[in-house]
Amino acid sequence: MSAFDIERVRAQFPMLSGREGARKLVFLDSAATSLKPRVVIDAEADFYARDYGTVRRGIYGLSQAATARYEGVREKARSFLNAREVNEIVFTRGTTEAINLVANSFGRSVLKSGDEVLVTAMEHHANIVSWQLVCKAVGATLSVLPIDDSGQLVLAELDRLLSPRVKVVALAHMSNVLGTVNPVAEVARRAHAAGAVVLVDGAQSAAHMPVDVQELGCDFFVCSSHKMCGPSGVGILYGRHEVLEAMPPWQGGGDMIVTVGFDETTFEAPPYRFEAGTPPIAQVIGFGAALDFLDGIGREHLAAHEHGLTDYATGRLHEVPGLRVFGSAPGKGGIIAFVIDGMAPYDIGTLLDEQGIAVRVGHHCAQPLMKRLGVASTVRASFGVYSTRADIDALVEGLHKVRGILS
Ligand code: C6P
Repeated sequence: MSAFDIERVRAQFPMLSGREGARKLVFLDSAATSLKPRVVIDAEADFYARDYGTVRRGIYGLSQAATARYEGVREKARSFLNAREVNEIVFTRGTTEAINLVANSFGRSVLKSGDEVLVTAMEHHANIVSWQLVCKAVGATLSVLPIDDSGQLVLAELDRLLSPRVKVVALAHMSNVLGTVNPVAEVARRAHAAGAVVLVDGAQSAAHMPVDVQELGCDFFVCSSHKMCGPSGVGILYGRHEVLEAMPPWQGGGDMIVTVGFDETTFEAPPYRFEAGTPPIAQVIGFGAALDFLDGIGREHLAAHEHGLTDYATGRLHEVPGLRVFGSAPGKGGIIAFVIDGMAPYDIGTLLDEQGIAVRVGHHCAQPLMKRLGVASTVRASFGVYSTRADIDALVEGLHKVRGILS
């Protein structure tokens, strides 16, 4: 696929060609999860139908072929994130599990009483609660880098907050509410100078812009396949070799050990040390097809497409009387959270759904951010590779209808 041919892209998503008896779908919830292209669905189904075998456990051909394909996806993931080494890629169940892995393995072995983990005011609960649990257990505390009214990090506060007590800085690459793309490389540079390691939550960025973990300079980068046109139940933890190497296992079980005795167990090197138990084999294979699909389009094309949609949507949404958007950072990604004066977000979402328009409403698993914004919940429209201006037009038209009903 050369430049961005939206109709050719859309034709590859069965959910967009209309389900039997169902109204045409206007899907504006890609920040929650993405739709799946046919190549991903087929890769997973074909694997189950023709090539199914377990990985790293079987002497027979099917298992060895499955292992080769599974490890092939690890190499695709390395290339997708431009990690230096393939053993820096750990498969997890998703972003949430990846953060919990780092918090429980790295966090519990490094954090001591009086230490701090610095997060930001725009984090998803996954990047707050995982750290909070570990902080509580070891007597460390969570500190918070604030945001300004446009939804950008207040970097002027960063150096003051980066005291020698801060051992970890954990921040979103892109906010799932504000759409803000954070200056991760700059934060990482300053955090490293202060002696902290940096975890980047890439749940919202990985499928929407080129990501180069070496350029970002982070120690950890995490993302979820299901938001990247891939299957649910799998994700990536990228960890810098030297850091992963020094981390103890988190979960124990099959395939992460070298020898087991009742007195003592020795562990595999990363990434296997962190992949206890039979992994989500078919999902990893489907994920490989999703990474090929995104790279086939080109993430720079994709980012340009979604920025164009964001600008268009921002302009059009302001035509709706009483509508207020949260987050106006320059270069924000394809996520627009908003409220309409006097109307409950849940009512808006329900009435849009009746028109075949899928948006998310609620706190978006970012309650501290909602508090900072002064609302309990918002409506959120978010875009993906298959989104169009027609989807946005349908949303705006739908909102006018909702206003007619509710006001
Ligand atoms: N955000 C949303 O609608 P999981 O559920 O593990 O795949 O991803 C968690 C997660 C972590 N960080 C960020 C920035 C996220 O946006 C998400 C998931 C979805 O916004 C579901 S709450």
